[in-house]
Amino acid sequence: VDNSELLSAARLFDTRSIGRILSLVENRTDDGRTVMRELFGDGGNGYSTGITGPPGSGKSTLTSVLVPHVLQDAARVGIVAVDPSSPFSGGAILGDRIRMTNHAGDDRVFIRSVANRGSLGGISNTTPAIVAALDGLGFPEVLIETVGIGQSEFEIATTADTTIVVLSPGWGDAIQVSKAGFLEVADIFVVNKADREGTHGAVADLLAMLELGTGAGWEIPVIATEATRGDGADEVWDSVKKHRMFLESSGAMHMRRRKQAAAQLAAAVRQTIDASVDYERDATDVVSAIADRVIDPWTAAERILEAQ
Ligand SMILES: Nc1nc2c(ncn2[C@@H]2O[C@H](COP(=O)(O)OP(=O)(O)OP(=O)(O)O)[C@@H](O)[C@H]2O)c(=O)[nH]1
Ligand SMILES: [Mg+2]
Repeated sequence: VDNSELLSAARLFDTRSIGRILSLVENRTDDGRTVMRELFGDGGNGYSTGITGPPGSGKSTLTSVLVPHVLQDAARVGIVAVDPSSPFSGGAILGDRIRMTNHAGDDRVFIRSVANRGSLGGISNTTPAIVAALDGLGFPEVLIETVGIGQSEFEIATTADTTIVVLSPGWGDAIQVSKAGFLEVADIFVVNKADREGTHGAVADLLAMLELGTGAGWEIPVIATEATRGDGADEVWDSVKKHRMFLESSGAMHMRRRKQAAAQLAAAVRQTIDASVDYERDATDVVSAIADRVIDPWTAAERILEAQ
């Protein structure tokens, strides 16, 4: 099967073809680039929502109960689970959750797991490309789940249009939340596991913290959910839609898309450079020279790039 046949089938939402297209994109083959170029031109109409938060807070469970709400507004939804087998928690894998909510055989729902390569705790470098590919294939909505550790919550915020931070009651502490970087990225806060003690306190703490400022025209909501029962999911999805309306009517959407474009450009530059350097061929002598301190890595890098 050649690429254009594969693309045509994927555009008709053939699940296996979509999977194969995404593998091309993920593996950064030449075919992957060709496909990405094609799809990029078709994209820009989809909307993406990031779901991040500390390990085990209920991100996967919430994502799965959001799906039926998303499907009330959109013909399909793509779900990207970044590193679902996080070594940092024993949380359930997203796919299992979705299966439990009877969306397994539903061809309106496409689930893709992305292994977190390279950056520890970061969302995979390929995640923005996967999201862009799903957008280009015609998915009107994409949900991206990623564990918020290290830098990943910042990366998700430059990939997604709306970012939901899912906490659990123990995480209401304002200092903890802002230290972890969640305050900077949250468009919507969710305090999940509302069946547990401390939920009201956590919600109140977050609201008090948010009173102190941030904002820029958007009042960040704090929503209590019990994802295992689906409670509050309607309100969360409603807030996503309100946030989207806010972004679109205030001009902030344009700014966000520019930030995403800048991040995509930076990633593409890095990948293009990586692909253009044949380390085996070009760099063995240079590596020895660096190890022997004959040349520094920055000068060596400049020379290798100039030689391309
Ligand atoms: N009591 C209670 N437990 C919940 C709720 N939502 C999720 N859980 C449980 O919390 C655990 C973790 O849920 P996940 O949805 O896998 O959490 P996660 O944030 O995706 O986890 P990681 O992706 O591993 O970081 C599971 O045992 C869930 O059943 C809730 O509303 N109440
Ligand atoms: Mg999860």
